[in-house]
Amino acid sequence: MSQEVLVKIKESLVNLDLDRTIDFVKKAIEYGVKPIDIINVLADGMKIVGDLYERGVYFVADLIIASEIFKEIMNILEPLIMREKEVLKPIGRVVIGTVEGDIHDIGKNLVTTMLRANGFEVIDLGVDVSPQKFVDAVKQYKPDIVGMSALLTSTMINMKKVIEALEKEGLRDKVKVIVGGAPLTEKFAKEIGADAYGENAVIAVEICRKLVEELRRSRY
Ligand code: B1M
Repeated sequence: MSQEVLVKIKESLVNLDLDRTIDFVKKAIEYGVKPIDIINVLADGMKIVGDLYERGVYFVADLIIASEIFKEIMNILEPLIMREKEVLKPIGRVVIGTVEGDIHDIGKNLVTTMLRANGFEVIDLGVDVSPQKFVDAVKQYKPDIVGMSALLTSTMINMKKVIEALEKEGLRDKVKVIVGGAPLTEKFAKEIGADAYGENAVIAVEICRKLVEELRRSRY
């Protein structure tokens, strides 16, 4: 039953049907499906929407509708995710943003939610964030981790510019850097000098935990 409802959620999102997606998400919650499993099928659905766009079946307006549906569902799931976790003293502080030239924020928001739900303090700089803005935020908030997201092959290289800007300001050694987003790879992350690549939001949380531990060990 749960598997069936998850398929329906994905289909309704791909068909850009807000009401049906909400109905099936509510059913899934009733059946006891975990929020993260719902998020995973929604993310799969977004990939299909992207493929339909690439094939000329869907247009940018359809991508916008799909992202609005995703955000509506996140409004339902977020309180459940936050309730699942007991947030005590912050584990660490993360400054996060989507890099310059890029306005995709669903993945970044998801990472932010999962980090917050797992006890991190997150300062979200939003989208289209310039290297200077990242640098200023590091100076202001003194985070343990800088997180960057990019969804376009044309903007992922801007992550390197942020790392270079941090180096130039003498801040690179003070923070760990994690990058993520659909077009990225582990290899790319290494090449640009990031400390880690997060394939998805759940993995990103685990990596951030390890990065904070590493940072604390190197400080003492
Ligand atoms: Co755009 N778009 N889009 N889009 N869009 C893609 C990325 C694309 C692959 C679609 C396609 O052609 N198949 C394509 C990029 C092609 C390329 O670069 N080679 C594309 C394009 C071309 C464009 C425009 C140029 C279209 C146009 O205007 N002609 C334009 C660019 C605008 C800009 O940024 N300057 C554009 C615009 C948009 C909308 C605004 C309409 C909308 C975004 C709305 C929003 O975000 N508020 C949109 C959407 C929705 C998509 C697709 C369909 C879905 C993206 C998404 O939200 N996925 C996307 C197709 C695709 O990705 N296959 C596409 C769901 C989300 C949960 O996944 O973001 O990958 P994702 O996040 C994952 C992981 O990557 C990871 O965790 C998340 C899940 O657990 N992760 C991190 C992400 N960030 C992380 C950071 C971390 C760690 C992990 O650490 C810090």
